[in-house]
Amino acid sequence: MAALRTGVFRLAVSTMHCRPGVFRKYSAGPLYQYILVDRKGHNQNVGFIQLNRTKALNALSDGLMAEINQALDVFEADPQIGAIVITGSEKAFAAGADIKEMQNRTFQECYGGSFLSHWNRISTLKKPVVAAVNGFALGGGCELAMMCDIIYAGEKAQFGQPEILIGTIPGAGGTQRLTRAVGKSLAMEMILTGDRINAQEAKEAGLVSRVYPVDKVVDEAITCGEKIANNSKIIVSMAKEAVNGAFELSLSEGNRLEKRLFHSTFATDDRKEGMTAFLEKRKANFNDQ
Ligand code: CO8
Repeated sequence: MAALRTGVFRLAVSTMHCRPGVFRKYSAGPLYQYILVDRKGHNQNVGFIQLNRTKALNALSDGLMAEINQALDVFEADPQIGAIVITGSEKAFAAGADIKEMQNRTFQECYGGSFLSHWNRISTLKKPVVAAVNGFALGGGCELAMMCDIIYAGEKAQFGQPEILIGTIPGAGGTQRLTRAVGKSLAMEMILTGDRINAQEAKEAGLVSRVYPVDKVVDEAITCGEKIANNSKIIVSMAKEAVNGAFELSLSEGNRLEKRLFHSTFATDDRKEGMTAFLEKRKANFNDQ
């Protein structure tokens, strides 16, 4: 089991080297230069993405974000995959948008080209995503983690929105998602000073749900992904949609959405199977229909 879950080594030996710096996970699979992609879990039903620009602390370049989107699209379309884990290295989940890439951009280029508009694919997925965060999750890195559905942190993780220190502000949801997660006072403090919070503070503030030792956080995220993936995929998507409604809608609208989705579960085989299995005292055998 440990071997199945030890991402880096297994990826390193199973990845085909195509040309310098370019890796192909499967012989017919897509090419990835900046990320490592795998399937994890006993049933291989957890998609796994590891940011792999370690020397630049996984700074989020356009190329890296395009590859994340590509891998997410593949997992979203794969009926076997029920959840996705995204992680970085022990030193950095991601230290933010690539400052070298941004340095000389003009307003006209940013506005005219809708700079960063394609960077939120992760927040539009139907399948749940668990972020396993070690090290720095700063700027766009913190925003990327917050686009995920669940955040697990390693004990040495640090979260921050330091854009103010380089003369800009968060641009991928940081002012909105951080404020919803930790409340106005702490979000303001972090965004206006650029100060970071550690894993324990992030847990206390509700930004992350669990903190684990550095070398355990990825395995724990995969275990969480497996638990989710072993449930009915269609029902999981409905539950995710309902929870996300809490961030978009008024209480009465959110409750209405929840009720509609709850009613909709009665149109599925899996709702019937789940309740029948309970009454027959056996494990449910979901078929995602
Ligand atoms: N962009 C580009 N390169 C980076 C970045 C970055 N964000 N962060 C680190 N690097 C590079 C460094 O330039 C350095 O490269 P080199 O070796 O070639 O000089 C290498 O990574 C190692 O970095 P350090 O030597 O600085 O490592 P330290 O351990 O001393 O410091 C820190 C680590 C504290 C993380 C430090 O690197 C740092 O402060 N980084 C910048 C953090 C930051 O300001 N992030 C916010 C960027 S702006 C942003 O994210 C806007 C969000 C827009 C939306 C994004 C959508 C997802």
